[in-house]
Amino acid sequence: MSRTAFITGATSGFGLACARRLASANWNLVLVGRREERLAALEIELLERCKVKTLTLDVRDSEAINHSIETLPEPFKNISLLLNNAGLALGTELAQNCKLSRWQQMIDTNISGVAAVTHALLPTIIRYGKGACIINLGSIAGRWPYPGGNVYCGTKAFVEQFSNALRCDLAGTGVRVTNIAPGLAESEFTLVRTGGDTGAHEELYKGANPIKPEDIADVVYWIATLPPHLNINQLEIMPVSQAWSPLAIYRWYSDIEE
Ligand code: NDP
Ligand code: 8X3
Repeated sequence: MSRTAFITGATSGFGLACARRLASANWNLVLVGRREERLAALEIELLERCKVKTLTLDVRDSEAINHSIETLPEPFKNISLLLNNAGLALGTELAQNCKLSRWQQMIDTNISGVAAVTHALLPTIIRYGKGACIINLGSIAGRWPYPGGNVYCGTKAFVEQFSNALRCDLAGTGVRVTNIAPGLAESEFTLVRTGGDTGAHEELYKGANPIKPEDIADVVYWIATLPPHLNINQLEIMPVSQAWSPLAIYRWYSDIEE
């Protein structure tokens, strides 16, 4: 019998690649995003391979999420994979120069959105039980801070620890929980972060051979189809071109008497 996945942020990047990957294995799909035209085009693209239900939704709208999930048509009620992928970073400014409204949007999307979708789908996922998965898209930004990361880093630290804590609560239900923490990956992420700066996008990925959305899709598919007694708790993935730098030490005060 075909399995069913619920994917947030299916209109672009990782979510889109995951939808295609799962459709190629004949999974049925519930696909969420705000851009209706993209969802409609994706539905037409995938329909030959699987059943598709699109939900034009903003994950910040918990009432709409609850209503859409409660009223899912029969073929899509038996969800065994929740992929909490929708998310964004806005800006690279230092904290002291950031707009509060952008921080709020990241918190509402990356934290409250993940919490709301998870809360709405937990009864369904628990009913499926053994073999079901919740896979959350964290980031290396949740583990390794960098200048300009501020609230984005904080939201992804939430995703990691929320995933760990869910594991504790879901022990005994058969439901698995994974936090995937990717590093540099080429998608629309940087265009969104920079407000559409194609130059910044090209500069960041140029010559770096970054992670591709299809790489993440293969990883998601692998996790979701592992034997049901196995749980990948955390998976941190970087392109080989990316590595840590030494910690910064600013010595501006070194000539000042203590
Ligand atoms: P993209 O910008 O390509 O895709 C983001 C997706 O999230 C889009 O489908 C977008 O759909 C959706 N989305 C954003 N806000 C909302 C919202 N309020 N409601 C519903 N959907 C929303 O980025 P990626 O694919 O790269 O990012 C996917 C996830 O992976 C994010 O959580 C990101 O933080 C994380 N990540 C990305 C990395 C990278 O370097 N690219 C590395 C590590 C983690 P729409 O606009 O149609 O609503
Ligand atoms: C995206 C990766 O390093 O740009 O989550 O924050 S990073």
